[in-house]
Amino acid sequence: MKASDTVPGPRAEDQLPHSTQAAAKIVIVGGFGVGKTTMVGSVSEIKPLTTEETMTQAGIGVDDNFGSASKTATTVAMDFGRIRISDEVVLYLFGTPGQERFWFLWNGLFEGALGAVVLVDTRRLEVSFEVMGRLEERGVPFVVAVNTFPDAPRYAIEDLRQALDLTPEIPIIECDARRRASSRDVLMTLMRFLQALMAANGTLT
Ligand SMILES: Nc1nc2c(ncn2[C@@H]2O[C@H](COP(=O)(O)OP(=O)(O)O)[C@@H](O)[C@H]2O)c(=O)[nH]1
Ligand SMILES: [Mg+2]
Repeated sequence: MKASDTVPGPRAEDQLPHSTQAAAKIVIVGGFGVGKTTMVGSVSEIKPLTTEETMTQAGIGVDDNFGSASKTATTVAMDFGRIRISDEVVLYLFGTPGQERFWFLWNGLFEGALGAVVLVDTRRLEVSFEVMGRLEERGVPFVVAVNTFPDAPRYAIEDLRQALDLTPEIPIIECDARRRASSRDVLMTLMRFLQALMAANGTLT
């Protein structure tokens, strides 16, 4: 075990205020290189824990690196971050590994998740289908965030909805995962969606 593998003790800035009443687990999912690690990193109030492994020779050609040529590290386990969205509510963010060979890690990752953000790259929409299928299977509500890479084609939201085969109520929004405010907007969209679902199901009084 390397020193960098150990989790440091709590720091003052990591302490939650006493007003905190609820914590929710949110997962950030999507294909390889769509910006999951970037999003957790940009929005987290604590230094995000990532398990980044520099891509080894063994991984080259196995991982689909198309469309993210500048990417040199890949998340092998998951990203973990935290954001307080109000005085009372804290979200714990779990970024899933994007590569197929790590999907065995997913079962535990979805356990107890209140909702999910599916990040998509319009150059590779197809990599998101499997992810969304799994969320539907497991009954985890999700919103779709289109990470707008500069050289990726832009589509109208309704065209994306059709291409992704999403029902009208599922929010689809554009974002820049590198920007904290933008990533936060995505999370707020998810929270509003979850609230609307709970209200509709009568579980929120
Ligand atoms: N231009 C641009 N690049 C991004 C954005 N989000 C991520 N990237 C870059 O895309 C690459 C893949 O992002 P990463 O977060 O590691 O993807 P992950 O595999 O989903 O965790 C990295 O080189 C990021 O710097 C974005 O919103 N815009
Ligand atoms: Mg990653």
